[in-house]
Amino acid sequence: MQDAQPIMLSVIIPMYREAARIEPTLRDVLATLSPRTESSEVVLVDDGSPDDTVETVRPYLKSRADGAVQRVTLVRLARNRGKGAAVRAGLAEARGRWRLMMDADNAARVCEVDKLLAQADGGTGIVAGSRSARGAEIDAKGFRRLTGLIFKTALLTLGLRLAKDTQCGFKLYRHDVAQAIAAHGVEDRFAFDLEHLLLAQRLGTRVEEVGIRWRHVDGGQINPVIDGLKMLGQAVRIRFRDYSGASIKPPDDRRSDAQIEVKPGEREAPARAGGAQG
Ligand SMILES: Nc1nc2c(ncn2[C@@H]2O[C@H](COP(=O)(O)OP(=O)(O)OP(=O)(O)O)[C@@H](O)[C@H]2O)c(=O)[nH]1
Ligand SMILES: [Mg+2]
Repeated sequence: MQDAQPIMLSVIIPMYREAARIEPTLRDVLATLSPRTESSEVVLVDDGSPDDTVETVRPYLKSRADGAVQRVTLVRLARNRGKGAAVRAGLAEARGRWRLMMDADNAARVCEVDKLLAQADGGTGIVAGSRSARGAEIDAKGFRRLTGLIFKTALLTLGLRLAKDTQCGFKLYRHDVAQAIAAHGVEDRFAFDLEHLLLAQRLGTRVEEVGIRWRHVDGGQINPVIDGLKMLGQAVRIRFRDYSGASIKPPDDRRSDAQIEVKPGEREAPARAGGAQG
């Protein structure tokens, strides 16, 4: 056991119906982070899962330090709102200087974060893990590559030049950019990555992209055709939305409506009215 320290790295994992996939991922994250020298935390966000996701992760929740991991917290959304809403809730709850969002299926392992941290300097707002940038090692299905290519082309047509791989579920946020995105982001469904990259640019910070090791994991819930079409509509909405009011606020100026503590190590977030459906 160690005394609580300032947290250097937060790892945020959005979960929707992940009872079957989250446990090995969580074990890998904890085994990787515990022996490290810098302090960390894990923030799990359950997006109103109807299955046993919450029961599966409950034994891992901790409000005291275990190795370098200072705490493992669960944020629960009262109803399913979408990955974007879940990531925002996690970014708001996290306390780390750098905040990593990663997928529950462990498609990119948490150890890849070192490649992102190596690019994280003072002017960087988001370091985006990438399946297209130099150094990427990917094991993906051909059809997913094709739908990804179509989506990329559509973004370029819209004038959204944000990153080579906007949709990779492995991104590192600087703390103040994370807080600004939690406060100003509104995109609840799968196109939220575009909004976050756009907001980081509008906030005057740089977006860096770093190739990572990524492998396709079966059992995913995203339908590349149906969700891809929905995401195109969301991308158009993001392109024309006015984000000019977004600003980075001093670290203590956090939103007060965010979470209600239900018991140590577990918090519950109320649903925010008016969220977009995917
Ligand atoms: N909050 C929330 N998270 C979701 C939802 N659907 C999927 N996720 C999470 O989003 C992450 C990625 O989802 P996956 O199901 O792995 O997506 P996939 O079909 O494998 O797609 P890729 O990973 O992009 O190849 C996981 O952490 C999921 O739990 C949802 O409706 N709400
Ligand atoms: Mg996946």
